[in-house]
Amino acid sequence: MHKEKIIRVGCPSHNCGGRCLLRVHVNDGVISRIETDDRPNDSVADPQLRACIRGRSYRHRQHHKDRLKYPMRRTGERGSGQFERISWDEATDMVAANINRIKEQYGNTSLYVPYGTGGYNQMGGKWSADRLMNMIGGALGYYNSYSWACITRATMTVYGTDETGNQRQDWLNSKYIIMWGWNPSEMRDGTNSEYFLKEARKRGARIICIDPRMTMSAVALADEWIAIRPGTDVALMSAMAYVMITEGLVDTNFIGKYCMGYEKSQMPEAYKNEETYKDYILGIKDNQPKTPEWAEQITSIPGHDIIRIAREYATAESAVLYQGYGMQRRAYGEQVVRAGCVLAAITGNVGKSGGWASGIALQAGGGPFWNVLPLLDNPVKAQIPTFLWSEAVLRGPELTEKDGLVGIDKLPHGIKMIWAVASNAIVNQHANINRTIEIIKDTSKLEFFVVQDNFMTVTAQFADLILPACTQFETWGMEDGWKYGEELILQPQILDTPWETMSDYAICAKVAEKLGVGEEYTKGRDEKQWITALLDDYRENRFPDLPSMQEFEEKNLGVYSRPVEKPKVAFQDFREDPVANPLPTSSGKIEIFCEEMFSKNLPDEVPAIPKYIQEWESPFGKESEKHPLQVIGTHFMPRMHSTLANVDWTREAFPQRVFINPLDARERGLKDGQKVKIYNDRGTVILPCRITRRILPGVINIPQGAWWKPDKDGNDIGGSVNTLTTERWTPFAFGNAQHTIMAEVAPLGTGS
Ligand SMILES: Nc1nc2c(c(=O)[nH]1)N[C@H]1C(S)=C(S)[C@@H](COP(=O)(O)OP(=O)(O)OC[C@H]3O[C@@H](n4cnc5c(=O)[nH]c(N)nc54)[C@H](O)[C@@H]3O)O[C@H]1N2
Ligand SMILES: Nc1nc2c(c(=O)[nH]1)N[C@H]1C(S)=C(S)[C@@H](COP(=O)(O)OP(=O)(O)OC[C@H]3O[C@@H](n4cnc5c(=O)[nH]c(N)nc54)[C@H](O)[C@@H]3O)O[C@H]1N2
Ligand SMILES: [Mo]
Repeated sequence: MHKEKIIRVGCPSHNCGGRCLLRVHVNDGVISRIETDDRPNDSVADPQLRACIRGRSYRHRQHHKDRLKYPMRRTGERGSGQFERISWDEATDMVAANINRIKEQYGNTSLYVPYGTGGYNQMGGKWSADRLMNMIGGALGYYNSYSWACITRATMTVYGTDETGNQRQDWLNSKYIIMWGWNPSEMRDGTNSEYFLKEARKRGARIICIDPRMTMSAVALADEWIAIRPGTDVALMSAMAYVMITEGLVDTNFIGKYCMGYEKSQMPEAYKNEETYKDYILGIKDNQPKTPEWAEQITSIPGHDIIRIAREYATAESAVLYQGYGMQRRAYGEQVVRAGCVLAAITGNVGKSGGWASGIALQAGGGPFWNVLPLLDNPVKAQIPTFLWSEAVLRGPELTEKDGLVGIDKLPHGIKMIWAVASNAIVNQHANINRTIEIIKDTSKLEFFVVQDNFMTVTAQFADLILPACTQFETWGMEDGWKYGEELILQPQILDTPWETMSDYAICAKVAEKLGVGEEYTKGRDEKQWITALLDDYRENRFPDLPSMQEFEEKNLGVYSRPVEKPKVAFQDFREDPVANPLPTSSGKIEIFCEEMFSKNLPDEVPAIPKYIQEWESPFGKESEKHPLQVIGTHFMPRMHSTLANVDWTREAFPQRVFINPLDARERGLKDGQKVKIYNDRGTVILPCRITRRILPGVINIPQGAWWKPDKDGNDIGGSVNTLTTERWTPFAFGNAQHTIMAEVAPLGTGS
């Protein structure tokens, strides 16, 4: 007779915007059912961590028939899909031998463990490979991310820190909340962000949502949807500033005391004659006042609405302008972030309860925990921007500081070995898939390519060697919140490790052994012993009341959380006394004018004050004659990027489609559900269309993360938006601009 076990375990969230608690029913080594947090508390201070459809459908990923089972070596050409089964001994020999050879021949800067967010459980994922690399002389590093390249960098230019957010409970003190390109109903942005918004609204906050799409958040959380043309937010922000300035609604006291660069009297001596923010808004130098009429033409938002929301935001007793990340994953993504921060500053919403400084807004006071297996220092100091790895393969030695290379003047060689752990960002999630494939297929450039995953992903199909990792239910881990939250969630192993799969940690430990650093790598610990040690460390150094491993296990706790009774407010001390508590910027103030940007001497692309700049692919440019539709690729509710894209339940409920407005559909003679081609000069995607008024005319959405699948003509019938995206990066942060592209749609069988 078997006995069902019900275990509380952290959702294997794969860098989802949430971190939730599951109650998993296990019967004879099989998950029969997944429920969620059942703790009897739902206070605002310490709410439950309730899982969404992704977590609840997880058993269909866990017990999927296509799981990788054995190590495999490529037998045909790279990308041919031909592999043979080999032993772990052969596989780890291959990795170790190639690391040694490449180190010897090209140096450690030719080894690379790329961005990859599949494993976020403190033990697994890419960090387990980073730890190993750092023990054997290091590997080429990277900085920033696919997620937040522009928002982090740009926020730092304004505030000198990325901790610009209050704890979220403080939203309940707000009177007006702008969800700017922000969709927490689908992407969460910290479990419970939606919950706090609902509570704020119950207490009378007015919530508006500015997005090209009428998102689930707009429907479920907001009082009003403002449809904006993608890539034009700075025009709207500038016109809002125009209204505030001309109607006397800016907080002049706050600006005078805390800001630099707003007007002439506040400019640093060396830049006295440069354009100030106010000059730009009023059109003093460029003869174009940034009026609502001007912005209406650009954004497609009626001028009277612009005036109204400017007044509402500026006159609210306290207001939140929360920025999502889609609008900074665009051409000139730096500008929109800075412009949002400036609005928060000139309305005096910084450093006060119910307000919000905008920008990346990591929570005040630090946390979540963000600790992982000790990574050690990377002896290699050279780093590239995350998004430019394909350039480092293609033409590494040509890269300079102009391409964002830091820590070295010049790379001796390009990247020669990639070890992609928990990453589909080599093909599916990177931009311009057809180009990327040409780059990675060239074995004279990329000499050795290992992929470590749970499935034969699009990236894995191009590997020389595939290493089968077990899932997070099959090993030990620990999670904290995503950006926000006060929780530490345990991920006990609840299932046996099947076939020949191993945890990321165990795989790296095996390679470490072959490289002669086995003992140093593991310190004699297995996964559970590391997690136990991490718990002990947290308890000793930070949270004295954190339960021990034994207590977690005996009581099936699953989670430890700290109630937030008095939410912290970012910059409160700065607001109280800016002289005693200056910001970590060079002026000690909020920098509306950015000296670093000024010094780049690229005023059209990197202006020193935030400006609207027409995007490089835009409905206003010549490119729109051939490809008139703006394409965005949003983060989709049923999956995490490409992870979970193979789950049958959610695929059925949320099929991959291209979303298009009825006006655009009619012009092209499309019927709902019909297959269409979406194409530009980089590639063609074929998908059924979904005709909906919930997207602005002129804009289409192909949710990112579907698996690229070429037909015999090379058209992508899987529907990865990255078939259409560009490898061009943003000028200051070197970020990915994957939301900025143009394409055309035609019924299948027509078009070019
Ligand atoms: N379900 C789910 N949740 C996720 C993820 C996932 O893949 N699936 N991924 C997680 C990760 S790693 C990240 S980084 C975050 C990403 O979170 P975000 O980057 O915020 O998500 P996106 O869907 O790219 O963009 C958010 C919204 O911006 C809108 N948008 C696009 N362009 C513009 C614009 O120019 N202006 C304005 N105003 N709005 C625009 C889109 O329509 C979308 O509704 O989500 C996390 N959460
Ligand atoms: N066009 C467009 N492209 C985008 C974006 C966009 O907005 N638009 N967003 C970008 C963003 S914000 C991000 S964060 C990236 C995400 O890109 P990636 O970090 O590549 O994320 P995934 O596509 O989810 O791939 C993660 C892989 O890890 C595997 N995996 C899951 N768990 C484990 C594990 O425990 N061990 C191992 N070894 N493997 C595991 C999964 O099967 C999956 O193949 O995509 C970026 N790409
Ligand atoms: Mo991300």
